[in-house]
Amino acid sequence: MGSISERLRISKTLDGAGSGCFIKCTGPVINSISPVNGAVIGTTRSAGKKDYEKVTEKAFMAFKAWSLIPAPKRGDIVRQIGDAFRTHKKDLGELISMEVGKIRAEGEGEVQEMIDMADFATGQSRMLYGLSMHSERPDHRMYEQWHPLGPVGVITAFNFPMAVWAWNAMIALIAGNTVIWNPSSKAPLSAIAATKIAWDVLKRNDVPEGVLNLVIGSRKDIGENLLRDRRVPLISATGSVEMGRHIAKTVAERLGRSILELGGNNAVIVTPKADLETALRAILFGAVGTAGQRCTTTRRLIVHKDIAKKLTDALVKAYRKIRIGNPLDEHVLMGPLIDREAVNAMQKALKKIKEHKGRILYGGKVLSGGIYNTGTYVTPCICEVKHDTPVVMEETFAPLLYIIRYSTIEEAVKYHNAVPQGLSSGIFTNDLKEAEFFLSNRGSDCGIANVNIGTSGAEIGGAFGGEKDTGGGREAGSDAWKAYMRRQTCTVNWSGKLPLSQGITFGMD
Ligand code: UN1
Repeated sequence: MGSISERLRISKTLDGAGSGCFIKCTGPVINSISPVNGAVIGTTRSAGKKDYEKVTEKAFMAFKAWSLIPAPKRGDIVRQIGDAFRTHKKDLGELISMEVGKIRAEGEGEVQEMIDMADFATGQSRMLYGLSMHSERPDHRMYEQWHPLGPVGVITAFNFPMAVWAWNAMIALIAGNTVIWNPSSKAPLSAIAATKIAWDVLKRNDVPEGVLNLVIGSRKDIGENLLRDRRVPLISATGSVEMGRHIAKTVAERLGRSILELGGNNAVIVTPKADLETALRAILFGAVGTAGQRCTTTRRLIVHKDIAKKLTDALVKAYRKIRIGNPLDEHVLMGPLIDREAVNAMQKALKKIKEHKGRILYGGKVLSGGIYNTGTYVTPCICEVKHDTPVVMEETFAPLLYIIRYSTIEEAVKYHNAVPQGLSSGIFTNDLKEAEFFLSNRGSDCGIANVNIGTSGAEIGGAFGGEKDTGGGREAGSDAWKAYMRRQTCTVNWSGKLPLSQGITFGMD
């Protein structure tokens, strides 16, 4: 860690809050214990309530100045932030690996996602388009325009400790908003390192402090303040369904807006018309990538009964070959889970599976000895279950793949849609009818539906998010930017008369 932490300037005890530079924090100290080797890789003093107040006031004050800068100029500053992430891609990627256990390729992939977001937002800064409509009244012009909203609260989870902030922050910035980031207390160092790099760029451009703000602190204290704060018109949050329900209620209470990206319970359907080799590779990446800790992780494999044995055998064979260990070792495909709590949750789920007569086909063991003594390493697990086993309805954030057999495509889609969550989905088939059925309104009920692509690894260019218990929010690409701005419908009367809409006459003579 020595040299990356020096290069990223996170080697000393850090303060976890600030608006352009760090303020002396008064909250409890967080020791960042790497799930990779159990070492303390950093120490952060978290924010107390007073620190939250200082930071949020700055974000509120800076909003005016930032929103007055023309959008394409804001876009240019975001472009520079993206370039700074490019320069530090390797170090940032390595820090992600050490802090949350992702393999190097995925750590760097996450930084690439931030860079892509900055590029996307730069282009979008010149495309904050509003529609113009034909007025029903003569010599009237009607159109809509989009204005900045205010400080945006961004709450992120440990599993994408930088990218999910970037999805929100890069768009919020070009929209003219300031950002208050409350990251997961399980990944404070990633948040600090990314924020510092962005602050340097803002400083170089003489942007006043308060545009990008960080408040590391518990959900209970800091997060709760953010949810109830009327100065913050929008909260964008990623996390569990339980957390999302609380956020939705609390923010709605003050009639604030929220964007929610909550749990997934993503499935892949594999039909007899599929190219099994492609399906196998996609399922492996989807189920084992990030050690099963993506919102988009493939958790269910709904496979036709005639090919179930062949595909399952091939999967078990491939699982056996997966190298588990230090995520920075280039041969390793799966690192540790984030902490022992996550390992326990996986063990609990396995217990429930056995109670419901599920069959463990491979894995599910907690590893020990050498680097494994952290208690955070497991073997990824495949088990065969009935589609409606209670534990299958839940999102267990671990590499746990449920195999479910089906007979007809209608039945496959029925099983697919039978869970409360609706984030990502995929079908593997070369049959046009099956693919189109899956994409039709009778098909997948998820926010993301893919053909011959797995459930994880969505590109930033599309709007990201899902339906049902996933919360309905959309972040990143397409027109998700609209949620970060306020829409105004404008009608200009240049007729010199006052015709009323709906043909109403309101006679005064
Ligand atoms: C998440 O797990 O919260 O589609 C985000 C993917 C990534 C993002 C996942 N681009 O898997």
